[in-house]
Amino acid sequence: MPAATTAFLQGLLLLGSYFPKWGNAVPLRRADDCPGYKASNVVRGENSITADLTLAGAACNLYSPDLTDLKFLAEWQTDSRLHVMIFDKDEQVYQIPDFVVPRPGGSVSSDSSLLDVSVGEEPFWFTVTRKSNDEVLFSTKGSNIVFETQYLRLRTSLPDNPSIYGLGEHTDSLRLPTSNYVRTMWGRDAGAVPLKTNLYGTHPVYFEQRADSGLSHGVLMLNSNGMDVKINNDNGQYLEYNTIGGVADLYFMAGPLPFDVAREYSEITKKAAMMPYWGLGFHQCRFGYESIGEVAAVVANYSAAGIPLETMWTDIDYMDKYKVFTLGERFPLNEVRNLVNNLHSSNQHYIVMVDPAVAAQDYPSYNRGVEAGAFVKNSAGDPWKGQVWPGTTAFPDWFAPNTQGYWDNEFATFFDKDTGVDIDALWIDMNEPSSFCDFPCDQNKASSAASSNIPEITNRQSGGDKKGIPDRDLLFPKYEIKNEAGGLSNKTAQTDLVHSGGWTEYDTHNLYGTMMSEASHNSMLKRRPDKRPMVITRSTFVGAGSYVGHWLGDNVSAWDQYLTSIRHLLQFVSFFQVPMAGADVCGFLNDVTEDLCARWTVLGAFYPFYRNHNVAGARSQEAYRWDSVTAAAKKAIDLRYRLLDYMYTAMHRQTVDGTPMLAPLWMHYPKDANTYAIETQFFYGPSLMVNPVTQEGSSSVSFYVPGGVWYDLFTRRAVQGAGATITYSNVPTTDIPVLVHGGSIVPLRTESANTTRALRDKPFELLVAPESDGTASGSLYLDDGESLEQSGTSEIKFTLSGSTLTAEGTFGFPTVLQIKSVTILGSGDAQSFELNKSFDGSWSVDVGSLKKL
Ligand SMILES: *[C@@H]1O[C@H](CO)[C@@H](O)[C@H](O)[C@H]1NC(C)=O
Ligand SMILES: *[C@@H]1O[C@H](CO)[C@@H](O)[C@H](O)[C@H]1NC(C)=O
Ligand SMILES: *[C@@H]1O[C@H](CO)[C@@H](O)[C@H](O)[C@H]1NC(C)=O
Ligand SMILES: *[C@@H]1O[C@H](CO)[C@@H](O)[C@H](O)[C@H]1NC(C)=O
Ligand SMILES: CC(=O)N[C@H]1CO[C@H](CO)[C@@H](O)[C@@H]1O
Repeated sequence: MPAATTAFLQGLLLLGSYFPKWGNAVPLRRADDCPGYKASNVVRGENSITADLTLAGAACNLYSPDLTDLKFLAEWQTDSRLHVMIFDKDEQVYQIPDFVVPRPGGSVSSDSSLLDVSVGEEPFWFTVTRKSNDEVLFSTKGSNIVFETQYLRLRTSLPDNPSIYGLGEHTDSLRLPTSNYVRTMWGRDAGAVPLKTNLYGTHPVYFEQRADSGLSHGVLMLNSNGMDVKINNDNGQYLEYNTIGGVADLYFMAGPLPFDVAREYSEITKKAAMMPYWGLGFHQCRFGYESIGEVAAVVANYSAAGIPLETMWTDIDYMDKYKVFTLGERFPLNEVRNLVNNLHSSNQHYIVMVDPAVAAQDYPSYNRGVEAGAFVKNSAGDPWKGQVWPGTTAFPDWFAPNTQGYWDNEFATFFDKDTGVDIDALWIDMNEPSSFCDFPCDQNKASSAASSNIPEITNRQSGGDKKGIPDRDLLFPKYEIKNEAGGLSNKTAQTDLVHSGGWTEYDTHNLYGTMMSEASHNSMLKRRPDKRPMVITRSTFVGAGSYVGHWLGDNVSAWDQYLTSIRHLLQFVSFFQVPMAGADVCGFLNDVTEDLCARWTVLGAFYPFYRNHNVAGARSQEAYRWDSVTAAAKKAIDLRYRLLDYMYTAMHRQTVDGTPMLAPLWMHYPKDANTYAIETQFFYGPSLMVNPVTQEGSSSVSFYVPGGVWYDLFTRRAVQGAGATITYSNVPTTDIPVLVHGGSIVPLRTESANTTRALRDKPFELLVAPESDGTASGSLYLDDGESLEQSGTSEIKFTLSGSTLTAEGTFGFPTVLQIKSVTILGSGDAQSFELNKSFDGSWSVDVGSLKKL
């Protein structure tokens, strides 16, 4: 929600005079002149290579003292995953705790692996190659590794003009720039999601597509420290990690196809959390609904307009002066409970926001947090204070042993089903963590006066525990990452804070949102142990998708952001394993225009997470506010709901094996270099290609159609793909061109409904879009839509071969529904046939014998 809206507005006012003061401190020497390391005791075993590394010359001390003794480890973990680590011999340097990001492990013989590693001894380097074609995927040869207490540089050379994706969270081009590009990783409350800056989340993983071989691989640098990843070609093409701490903890995923890389990455992140069926419905939210009456009026107005509203949301407005776990006077408990009961009785849902920051005032939730020792403490042992919506606040310390219990209790009490606000799902925000203060935050005058002059030194750690080397400058490291907020501690928790257990904020800042996500997911689960929790967060790290979904932050009601939302979305769904993602439909900041809101409402129907959300003070933008947007919403939701089980199936698949439910074109066409930079079209599920209008004020769109047979989803006519651009004209604001890929079978509900509950009673039909050889296949997953443990599920595969249509699989989900009909697309008119098949077992029919409809 409301990111620093105020900061955004101030930003606009100050635009002329504001230049963030960042830039790398100029060191006395260049990293290229550093001595690097010399390898010794290189042992190549069946499953691993180990070596000792010692500094190969006089210390460089570029930004901090060089470490003299390191270790190298390469281990083949699976046939397609190689783990490479360079770490300090004493294992004092911070490593991400395993309880935050559990490591996948595994060990196989190098013989069975798709990848090989070679090591040079003096100077030390390593190279990862693909065995099948000797392609070099990653090589540090030619650039010495620099490993200091507060600076780590590791560079790989790359082929010219590489196709690299990921390294988020950002709003830059989907295929990343290859020169003069810096991607900074430092979670930040980034109102208006500007280009070329660090945003809320941190995902240091990239996918690389090689044009020559058509093969793909992925590389994760599992490091949570502040970092700049530089991609440049000033002296040959390279990608370079510059971190201000941590170790080089690299995972190489061999692919060889893009979807393989995604699935392999999901073995590291853990599989994404499955969302409830209703979570895929249409959501409405806004910052600035001033009373529960206004919220209820929105619900009523949606109903009156005949636009299916699945879930109503409330932003921080419901709180008493923005204090979490309180209700303000315009949101009295009985009226809130009435609204929620009414929503529930019409099979609709309710969600509110919770921020991590707890007002540092004498009120029960704060007092209980202090008592539990649940807040991040300053060096004097008192809760450290920042500035968030309610004013002075404390921040939960997710490392502290009692914080989960504290959070569980606040949730159990405030969100009690019978006496509290009975929410169905949860929204968490401001968890970078965001604070409105620049360093030093004057809420902490007393305690930070000293530390702003003398760097605070952390000595509470012992050696060998991977909690961080002592005696570092945790506030002003000499290597300055390009944090858009300026210094590391600006607009967030001070980086010299030490969490319970001894981990520093300096090392773990980027984990805060994900640790809150896990804790909040757990608290929701405790309230309702048998149902899938749905939690939508702002800040994320590697693995967050196994707990939460992500809305794409505080965007702007602007045409460019409608387009940006596609590539921003694909990062999360296709690369980072956070499938439940979507941008604020119609845009958050500023006033939206009617046309943009209509187009965005239609595009948003193809986001996994589909929510209209608006800032306080901007023009109202609920879908019913304009006739054209009402029409667009009705038509788009109708289509989305008819396709809901197709998407639910795709989401389920992603949660089982990591296959992304949305994908950029290149992932489907890795051998077609024309697709590498396409970022305004995407695959929705395995079979549908969505191609929105991209120009403001235009009703036509030209888009790329890869070679092969396609069909228009609406006209049901064949479209021959020629690896060229085609143009659709006269696309009204209620419409969006969608092509069905030849070779697909898409299950649909025969009609939509005004809630997903009612939708679940509608029968199915099949849309068959044959390949040129006449074959097609598709799948359908059915379950009860919300139980954590399902008592019976169905996973059905449909195939068409010749004139035989078959359904096979498992049929464990009990239902009286039928598949009423099948429609077969072809070069002429589509033909529909009566089917009337139940979901109680396999079947096979000769389409020629079916009754035509
Ligand atoms: C709901 O609709 C009524 C009637 O059109 C209108 O007066 C009112 O402002 C609307 N309220 C909201 C919150 O949309
Ligand atoms: C959905 O439609 C049914 C039947 O027309 C109606 O009773 C119900 O109130 C509607 N629900 C919503 C949420 O609009
Ligand atoms: C914090 O950011 C402001 C700009 O927003 C900058 O002027 C200031 O120098 C920064 N402070 C630190 C400690 O970097
Ligand atoms: C199939 O279902 C339709 C509608 O429910 C019904 O009219 C028709 O008789 C059924 N056909 C067969 C062969 O059962
Ligand atoms: C990614 C993107 O479109 N960012 C834009 C966000 O909004 C601001 C203000 O309108 C623009 O300056 C950014 O370019």
